[in-house]
Amino acid sequence: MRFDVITLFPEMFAPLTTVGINRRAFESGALELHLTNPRDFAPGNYRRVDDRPFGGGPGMVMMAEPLAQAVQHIRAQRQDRAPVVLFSPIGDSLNHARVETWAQSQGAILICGRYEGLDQRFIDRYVDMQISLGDFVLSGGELPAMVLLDAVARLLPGVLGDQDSHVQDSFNPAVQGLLDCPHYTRPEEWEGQRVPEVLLSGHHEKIEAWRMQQRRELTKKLRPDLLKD
Ligand code: 9WO
Repeated sequence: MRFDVITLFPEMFAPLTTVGINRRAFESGALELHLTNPRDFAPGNYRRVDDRPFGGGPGMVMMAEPLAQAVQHIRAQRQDRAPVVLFSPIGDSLNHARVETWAQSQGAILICGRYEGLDQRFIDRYVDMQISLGDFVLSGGELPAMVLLDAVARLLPGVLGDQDSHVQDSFNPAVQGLLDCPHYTRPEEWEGQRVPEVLLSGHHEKIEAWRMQQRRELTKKLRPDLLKD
């Protein structure tokens, strides 16, 4: 699977591929990350990628042409018709089901906006879908792109140490769309709080029943919307 990212700040992506469990996805080749800087396709000595908005107003707008050339450069390298995705607060919200779909896909071309936004004509001509992480505004689309890549990377085979530890993730339908249960590790008592006794019992059926009950109670209390269907 190949993800291309179009960003003015490719250096922001280094930690994603060099630390933690995601690193395995990139080192194994299961996930290929290609970074393209639209500045490389900008004309003139100044390599300008932004300009003032028509109609006036604060800030700058990313020009369509360097972005379009970046997409065409990537399209020439990939044989597929990978979708072009823009991260913006007006997009479809990301959730676990959508991450799983991406994890089984050929990848995508991810556009990270900066400044006040992108020239709308580029969006109309090139962008296939917009993805939102929530109702807030950031300084750029890089962090949302990394969020998607992180969520996808950990689902790829061989990335998590324990082969199927993501089967128990919150929101995974394998646990009926319930929230994950609480976790405990040593010591058995910390600041006067003991680990629930059942977890020390070694009785696997009772432990599983307790965990399932915790998942149901937590979901009912914190996310009752997940139980309605
Ligand atoms: C920002 C914006 C705000 C209101 C309505 C539409 C909007 N589109 C954009 C946009 O495309 N902004 C670009 C990317 C340029 C400025 C920084 N960008 C950005 C993306 N800020 N916040 C996001 C984002 C992306 C996904 N989920 C939450 C926020």
